[in-house]
Amino acid sequence: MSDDERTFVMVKPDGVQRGLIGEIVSRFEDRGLKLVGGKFMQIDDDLAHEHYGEHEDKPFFDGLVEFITSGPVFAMVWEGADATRQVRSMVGETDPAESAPGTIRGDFGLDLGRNVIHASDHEDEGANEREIDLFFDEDELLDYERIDAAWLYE
Ligand code: D4T
Repeated sequence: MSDDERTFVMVKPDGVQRGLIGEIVSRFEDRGLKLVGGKFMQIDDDLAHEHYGEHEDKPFFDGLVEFITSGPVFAMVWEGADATRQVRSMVGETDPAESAPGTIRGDFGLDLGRNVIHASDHEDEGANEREIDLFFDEDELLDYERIDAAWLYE
């Protein structure tokens, strides 16, 4: 078991405006994941097009770009065993209406176009590396041990 998988996560503009950064960070910390990168920033048009390039032909694309560039986001990299799958299960389904209570979107979202958080897709193999590279330089990702690491892993 590898405990050093890294996954890209971002609180979207709606989550920032609604004061949910702390709540969301707490959930990942409490789970035992380790924060190795964090950046409070505003996404520009170019970055939005790169990040959401796969949706370029979809009818919701223009609205998605407008929304994601509309205010600050909090981009993060979390590390831990099976981190991508663990985080996706905590985030819920793309549509908050289909997300179970207890998940972030199931607890804080109502609408598909305002789903609070982004997390890399665990079914898209290159997604993590691509998104981490897009948002962070290598020297912005920090290497350290959580003091409770020995109690988090067998
Ligand atoms: P993100 O990428 O934001 O974490 O969401 P998901 O990985 O869960 O879902 P996605 O890539 O399929 O969708 C990206 C983004 O587009 C919005 N969206 C999606 C929308 O506004 N209308 C739609 O019909 C769909 C499918 C929500 C998430």
